[in-house]
Amino acid sequence: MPMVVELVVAMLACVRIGAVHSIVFAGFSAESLCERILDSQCSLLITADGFYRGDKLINLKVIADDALQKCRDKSFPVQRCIMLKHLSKVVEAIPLSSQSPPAKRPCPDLQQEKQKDRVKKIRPVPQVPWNPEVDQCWLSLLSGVSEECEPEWCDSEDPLFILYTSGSTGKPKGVLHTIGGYMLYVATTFKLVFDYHPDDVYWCTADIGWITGHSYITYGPLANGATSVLFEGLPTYPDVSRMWEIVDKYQVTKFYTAPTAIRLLMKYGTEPVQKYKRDSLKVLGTVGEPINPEAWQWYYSVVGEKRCPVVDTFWQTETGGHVLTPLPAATPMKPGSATFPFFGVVPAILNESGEELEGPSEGYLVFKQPWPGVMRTVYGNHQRFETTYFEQFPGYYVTGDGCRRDKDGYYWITGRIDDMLNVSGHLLSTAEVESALVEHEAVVEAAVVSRPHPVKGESLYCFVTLTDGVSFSRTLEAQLKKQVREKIGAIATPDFIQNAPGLPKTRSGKIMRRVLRKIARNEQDLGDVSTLADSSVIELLFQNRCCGAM
Ligand code: 7RM
Repeated sequence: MPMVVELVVAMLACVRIGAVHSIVFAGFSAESLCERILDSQCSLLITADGFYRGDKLINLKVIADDALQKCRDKSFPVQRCIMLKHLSKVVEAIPLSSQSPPAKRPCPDLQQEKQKDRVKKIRPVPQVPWNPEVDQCWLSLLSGVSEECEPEWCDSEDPLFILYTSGSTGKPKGVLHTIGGYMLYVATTFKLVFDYHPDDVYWCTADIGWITGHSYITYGPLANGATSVLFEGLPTYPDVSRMWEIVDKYQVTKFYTAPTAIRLLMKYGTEPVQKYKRDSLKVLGTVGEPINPEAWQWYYSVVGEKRCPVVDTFWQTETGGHVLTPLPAATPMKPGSATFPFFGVVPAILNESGEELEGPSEGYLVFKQPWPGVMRTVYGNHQRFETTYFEQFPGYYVTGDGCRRDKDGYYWITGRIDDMLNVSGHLLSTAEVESALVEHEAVVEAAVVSRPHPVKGESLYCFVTLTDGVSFSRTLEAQLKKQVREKIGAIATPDFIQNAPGLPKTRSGKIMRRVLRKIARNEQDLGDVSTLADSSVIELLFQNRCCGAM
């Protein structure tokens, strides 16, 4: 669903009746949605007709139908789909054309609404395919329903929700959170990390499709009775002042966003920010990826005018809520550091052999004991939960992030050290993108690595080895990008695709991604390449590099 209040209503309605929700970000493809429906064995899908991303119409219902058809093809028919008419409420409804197949009729009350509500037509409305056997309208379901609904009484360890996150093997993991611990943890971190007071107006710009939206738009703020801004839109639409305009309009006091958004807005200078007063702001938060000191300084000095503490909150889908974070005005800040652990969280830094490092050091960030908000299992695959997080270093929870501790004990996240990529604060697995690429008949092998990007943090650089006889072309490049977008979603669209007649491999056949990362960044010093089976591929790969600014 788009970022509409009904999304929060739907989440809370599930909780009320003891149902488990699994939200899928509206930017995902039908394929990704289908995969998640199958894995969670979901019984009901809730969606909307569509939404606008800037000027671009996203036909959610079409994507949802496509996903449900894919599920049917895999013998998993989902019986019900509830559709919220979102766009047709604000713009004139267009009747379905007579060419539509007879089985598909418009949402029953769409026509009526058209008569009632002839609003000025601003943008075209999606034509929604309609299958009366499965589809139901959100609004028609609401009419005639009692306003009372006894809550289902649950155990504190009963599941609250499943949220899928990329896994390094390629298949997304259904991270499962339970009711008691998660609620306690997000309510407490929200209150202390944002120094919440009842007169605050809080705004988190994340999408509810990600964990930040779950914990710090829905559950944390609402458990505190907080007043929030719920924003459906883009930080740059209709112009790059949009965020600050909204801050002034609603007198936002606590503001929470991602480094990628800060870097994006930074490009346009201070003028679009200074057009607005922003004097209501008290605390600025950041999350999603390491924040570079320049972006931190800009956020602190330009946006907050050095009045507002910046809380750089490190956490994961798996941790439920903040685990390393400053407390505003109490913790002395260092730009780029998530500072110290939250109460009850005990971090450690390990070396390759799993030994705990003391004092200033750098290595694997792990946690030594659980806290209330930690995930309980990977849905349907407890073994995978154990292997992913507890096998490499027995007795520790492994975050997958590298980390440095300085002489003052501050923690600095250095980024992922597994096969994961962080594009605009969203985690993607290289394996997932690679398998989408090799599904194309022209590709026999693919290797995906990260390359630094000025706004997105990281971008996807893909090496593809083509089937014999196929030559590399712009058309093929475009097809491959489209293929990844359709298989995974727009966030996974590759930035670069390079023809790789051969890939650097070890004698045992493992692709040397370390070498590919250097080629993608045009770094000539490759380090130790003695294990390379055929070193002649390297020169060729350097010659064929895709250029473009980093
Ligand atoms: C909340 C969220 C988790 C990964 C995590 C890190 C990176 C998140 C920070 C950060 C440095 C931060 N959940 N990450 N916050 N890195 N500083 N403040 O993003 O599951 O989608 O991603 O994001 O690599 O492991 S997530």
